[in-house]
Amino acid sequence: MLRFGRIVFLTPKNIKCTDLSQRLLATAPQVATKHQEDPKTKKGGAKESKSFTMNIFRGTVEASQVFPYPDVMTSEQRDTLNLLVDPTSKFFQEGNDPAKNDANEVVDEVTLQGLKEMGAFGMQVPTELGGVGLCNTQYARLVEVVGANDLGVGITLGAHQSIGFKGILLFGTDEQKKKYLPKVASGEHFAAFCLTEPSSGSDAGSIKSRAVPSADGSHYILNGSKIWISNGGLAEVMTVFAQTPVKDDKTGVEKDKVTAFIVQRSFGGVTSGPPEKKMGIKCSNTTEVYYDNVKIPAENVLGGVGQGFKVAMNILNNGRFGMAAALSGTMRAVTAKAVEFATQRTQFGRKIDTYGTIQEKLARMSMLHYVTESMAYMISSNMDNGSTDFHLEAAISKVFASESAWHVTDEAIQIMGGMGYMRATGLERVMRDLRIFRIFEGTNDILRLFVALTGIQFAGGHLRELQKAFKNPTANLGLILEEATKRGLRSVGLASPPSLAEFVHPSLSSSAALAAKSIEAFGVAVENVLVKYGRGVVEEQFLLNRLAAAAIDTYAMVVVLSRATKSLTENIPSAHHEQLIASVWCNEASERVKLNLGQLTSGTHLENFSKLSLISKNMCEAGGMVQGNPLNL
Ligand code: MYA
Repeated sequence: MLRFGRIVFLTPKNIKCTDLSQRLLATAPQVATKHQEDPKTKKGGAKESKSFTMNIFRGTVEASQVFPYPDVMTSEQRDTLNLLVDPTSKFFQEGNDPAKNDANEVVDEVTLQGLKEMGAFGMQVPTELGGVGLCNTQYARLVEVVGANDLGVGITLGAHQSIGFKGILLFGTDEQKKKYLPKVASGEHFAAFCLTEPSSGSDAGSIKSRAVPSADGSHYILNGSKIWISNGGLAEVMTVFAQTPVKDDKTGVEKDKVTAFIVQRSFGGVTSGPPEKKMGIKCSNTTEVYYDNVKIPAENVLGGVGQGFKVAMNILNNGRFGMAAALSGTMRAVTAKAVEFATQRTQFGRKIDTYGTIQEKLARMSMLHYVTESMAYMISSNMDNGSTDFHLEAAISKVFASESAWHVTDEAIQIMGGMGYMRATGLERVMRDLRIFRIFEGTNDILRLFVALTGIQFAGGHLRELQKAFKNPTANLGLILEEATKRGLRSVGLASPPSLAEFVHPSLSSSAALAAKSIEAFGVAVENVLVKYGRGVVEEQFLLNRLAAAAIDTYAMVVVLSRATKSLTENIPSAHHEQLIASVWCNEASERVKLNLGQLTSGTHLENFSKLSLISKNMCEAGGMVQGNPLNL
């Protein structure tokens, strides 16, 4: 069950304070950032964040991570990357056969060997520990190449380094890094991320595997099992999550908390099942893994006893942009096939690319790719810049990329018609491979709720601060007056809405105005939802999904505006094409935002949500369709 237990904020009942506070709480949501006393947390109160997405939940623009479009690589890093891109592409095109890997359900040994020699198993491991030492942006570019060529190989590499040993890179002690990273970087040892269990999928905190410390504290004994572990049958090094008893320092009460461990197969007691038979990414190895009285040295705790849930979340947050990068590559490659076909195929006396139906498909494929790619590199660059406030954007990029790549590939097949359906074209394999991307590394459904609830909690924290300020109005007069003025002016239409005009190229100013309007409307909608439902919003998934959709569209608008602005400013050859994309994207996305936010309060829609809920309930009671067929036979 989705607990999201961290959601604590205003309830309609406790929004009392004064009349003024009620009025303020019922209107637009801007708590001044001037009063910030700590980069992350106001004294005793609401958190601050550099995340653009987090801040739109308050209706405010935090531009530092989105404008200008980041460009973080040094010239040396750019040169290194330049040296790597072509050979990697060449390797995949000449030295790897995705159809063979798919048919044999295993990555060809020649491919694996070649990848090891290229350093592809340790792209982000520091050079002094045997890796290539790439930053996130360099890594994203190479991952894009992998995604364009073979997603099954991508998962073998990704499960290894994007999540398998990422915990050691992020949280490992010097000793752990020195001991484990050289061998995983060379590919001598495969790595795997072992979180999911039979009864614990989306609800990651509910794992049952348990590790008990020995009496002398020198080691832990681990028992349990994991399922659907990528590289599970190959890995020597595993990041394993298990419950451990942890004593509360204050109360002395012992409680189970998740701890992360570095486990080696060679410790003994670690076995794995046969490779699973899957729909796609068949060449990547997926198995169950069993732990039977595995003796883990105490020094193999990763990130601190009882800190495992956060270690897991941070590893996942850290790897998600890689999916957007990989799938940008996939979309670029499948679109090239569709364009090649459309420009050569004649029907009804014309090349089919001259028909509006095909043109709309191709243009939309290009827009979805542009947004995904722009998100991937914006996030990788922010991470390289040292940002720690990127988890909402990383989740959005994973959701957006996996759904866009699915749609783009589906449309590529549609454009190619019967030819697209043939195995020889290679698109059916890509389609099968892609299906899992909407499911793993956090299902898109869970990530949408995660984005909505995390943003709402952030906005709620700020509202609560304001509410608190009213308890001691004399001490907090500055904050209250500032807020009252802003909200008062807003309610009579005199305050200025958030503006993006200063950040964008003049030719994109009308698109920027649409994005700014969406941000303002979004903040108001969040506040209204908060005030109406309070803590109960956690249960309002129909609404949360609409808020998430609006947040994703809003972030996407700003990302494309930023990238297109950079291209226009630098006058690169594709700048005007990018301007077209940004303009259509913002027109359409802002309409979707209006639609989604409108549904939060529309009587018809709210009634529909209740009816949909009832339809589903009836079906579950009936064990499927409630109605028989019209023939009654
Ligand atoms: S691996 C398995 C993937 N599994 C998942 O992703 C599990 C999804 N579930 C969750 O993420 C969580 O359980 C959710 C939270 C989100 C549902 N960042 O009470 P809570 C903090 C930071 O809300 P829950 C796979 O698929 C939160 O603030 N912190 O928790 C293989 C709170 O902290 P505090 C977070 O209700 C794929 C605390 O945790 C986050 O239990 C192979 C509790 O929160 C977060 N995200 O549910 C891929 N979430 O107590 C291969 C929560 O301080 C890679 N918290 O307030 C391919 C790469 C591409 C190719 C590469 C080619 C080279």
